[in-house]
Amino acid sequence: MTKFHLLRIGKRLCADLLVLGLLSAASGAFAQTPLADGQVIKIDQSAAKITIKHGPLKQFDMDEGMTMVYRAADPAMLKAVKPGDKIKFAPDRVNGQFTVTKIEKAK
Ligand SMILES: [Cu+2]
Repeated sequence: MTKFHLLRIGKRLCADLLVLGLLSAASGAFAQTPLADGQVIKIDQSAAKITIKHGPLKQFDMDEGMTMVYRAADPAMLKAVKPGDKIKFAPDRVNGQFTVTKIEKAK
C-alpha cells in the first residue's frame, strides 16, 4: 500500500465520520420534539388556540390522557386541520404556555 492510498483512506474515513455526526445530530433534534397522538376537538382560529384530546405526556407531568387547550405557535397551521381529525402534534411549553409547534394529520 502506498502513502497515497493511505491518505485516500484517511480522507474517506473523515467523510464517513462527518456523515455519522450529522445523522446523530439530526436524530437528536428529532428526539427533543417527539410527536404525540391526539384528536382535534375545537379550533379557535382568531385566538390561535386549539383544543386537543391526547394521551399521557410524561414530559409535561400529564400522567393521564386529557382534553386541553394549546396555543398555536403559528395560527396558519390551524387551517390544515379541523375538529374530529386525528393528528400528530409537537407539544411544547413556551413562556409557560402550552404550545403546539407542529401539527400533521395522522394517517
Ligand atoms: Cu395535556
